Amino acid sequence: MMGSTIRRGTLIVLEGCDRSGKSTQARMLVDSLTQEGHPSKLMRFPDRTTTLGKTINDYLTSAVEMSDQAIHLLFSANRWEAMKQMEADLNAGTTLVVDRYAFSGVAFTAAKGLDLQWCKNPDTGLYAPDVTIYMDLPVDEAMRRGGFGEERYEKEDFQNKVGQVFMQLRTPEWKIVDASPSIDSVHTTLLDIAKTTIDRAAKSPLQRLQW
Ligand code: ADP
Ligand code: 2DT
Ligand code: MG
Repeated sequence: MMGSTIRRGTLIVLEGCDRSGKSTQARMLVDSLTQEGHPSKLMRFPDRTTTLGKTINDYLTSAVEMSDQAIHLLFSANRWEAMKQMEADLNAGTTLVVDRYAFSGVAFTAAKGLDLQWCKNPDTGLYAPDVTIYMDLPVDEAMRRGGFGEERYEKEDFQNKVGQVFMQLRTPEWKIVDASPSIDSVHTTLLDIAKTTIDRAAKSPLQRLQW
């Protein structure tokens, strides 16, 4: 068809500390966007279904030990192995709603005391989000949401450190969303941000992460 071009999909990233509601909201966002006629797909990192992801899962469940550097690079590689499919989806007009991304990668490793720039380097060049939504919730409130599970990192002191690194990583473009209101109310806020971003993103090329 003459002159017809597919609007590219939009890359929407949800970040935040554990139990801030990322997974709940990511699922709801994909459902609502799809219902409103925006083809959308849910993604999450780590993607535990791949070969690398299975090793990451073994690390998170403490089945294996690994150096802080090695696991950091695996988390990053787990994003790089998804880039081809992400590019195909975005070019086909599918909006991707991503539950955690490179910011979690940096926040969790830097919270262990590793150099911030070293942590950023392996994720440089990944597709950059069109919007990063940060689900803001005090750690003590997050802990009251049913309590933490057994996984590595699910400890109050460490979560506080992670939150501090997230605040170092934030840019003026991030959307900081108060994650404490009801699930439906947070959803309304996120849907509004997502639709505004989809309108804007269609007019600009996809960027690469440079930091
Ligand atoms: P995350 O993916 O950020 O760790 P989840 O979406 O898994 O968070 O939510 C963690 C827990 O908190 C779940 O039991 C979920 O039902 C609950 N929850 C999510 N959002 C809210 C909210 N706005 N208010 C109260 N509880 C919530
Ligand atoms: P969930 O599957 O519940 O989101 O927990 N993590 C995640 C890292 O340390 N580095 C990363 O790059 C990513 C994406 C955060 C996954 C756990 O893995 C941590 C919590
Ligand atoms: Mg989750």
